[in-house]
Amino acid sequence: MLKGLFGRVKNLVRGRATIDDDLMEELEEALIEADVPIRIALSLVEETRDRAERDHVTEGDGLLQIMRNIVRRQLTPFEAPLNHSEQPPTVFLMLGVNGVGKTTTLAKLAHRYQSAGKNTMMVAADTFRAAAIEQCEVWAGRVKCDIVRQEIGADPGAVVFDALQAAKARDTHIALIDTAGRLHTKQNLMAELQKIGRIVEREMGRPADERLLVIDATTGQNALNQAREFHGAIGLTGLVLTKLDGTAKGGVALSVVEELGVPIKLIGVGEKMDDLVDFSAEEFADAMLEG
Ligand SMILES: Nc1nc2c(ncn2[C@@H]2O[C@H](COP(=O)(O)OP(=O)(O)OP(=O)(O)O)[C@@H](O)[C@H]2O)c(=O)[nH]1
Ligand SMILES: [Mg+2]
Repeated sequence: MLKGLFGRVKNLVRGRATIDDDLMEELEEALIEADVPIRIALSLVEETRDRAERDHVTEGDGLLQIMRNIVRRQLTPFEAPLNHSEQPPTVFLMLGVNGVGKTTTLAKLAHRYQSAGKNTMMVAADTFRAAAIEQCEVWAGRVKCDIVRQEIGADPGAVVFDALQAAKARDTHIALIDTAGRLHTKQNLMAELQKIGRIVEREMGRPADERLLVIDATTGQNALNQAREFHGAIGLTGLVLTKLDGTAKGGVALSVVEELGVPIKLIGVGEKMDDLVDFSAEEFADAMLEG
């Protein structure tokens, strides 16, 4: 599903009969172009070269294999399943700046859980835009899950409070809370998200089980700044990388996990309900470095 990712890296190396300085330099550039941060690209290439020498690997395909194993080893610690609470409802908060794919990912998750026979509730707590509430309505209709919403401009905290009350009364298994990606200011947004977090904690007696930051894989190193801010304000439990279809990038995954130490839980590979997969270090490394 992730085929095409890092296309240039693969094309560059595959079939090359000799490994020389030029190739290593080109490889480094290709990694940087795929949004792997310079420092990580450098160390990746260096480690690959050392290994290749040690193992007497002299052609491109072998080199790819080595690099693939290194990337896989680096990402494996950041592979983790989604949290579920033994005391329902399990509560997920979808977080992220505007346009990254929060609502779409939420809908995909609703589809996944609803199809698995779990009572799923979408909580339209992005009350900033009327379209955001409608978008939730449309998805809830398609997925055939429950939805709690109020009017545009309603207090998101009140929406969440009502939703969790309802969820407890209705035997909801999973409550998925959509949040705004933009308010009048960033400080406002963070304060609002923190407030939502406190309401979940008060109602459930524990923080939201998943506080997922959704990151658009095509936005490059900007994603790192976003991740720092949200992590500082909320304390993230996981990352979702979206739009990995149709991009030759994705290297930002390496920098965000390294910096935050937060696992990648899900990967978005399209706009449809089924286009969501659990993150796998092996598959990611394969997509990055295999044909
Ligand atoms: N190709 C592709 N498009 C995606 C993916 N996830 C989301 N999108 C698209 O990205 C656009 C924005 O998605 P939304 O889910 O509305 O993003 P959001 O974060 O909720 O945006 P705001 O509510 O405005 O903050 C939509 O056109 C989605 O169809 C993905 O994995 N791949
Ligand atoms: Mg949205």
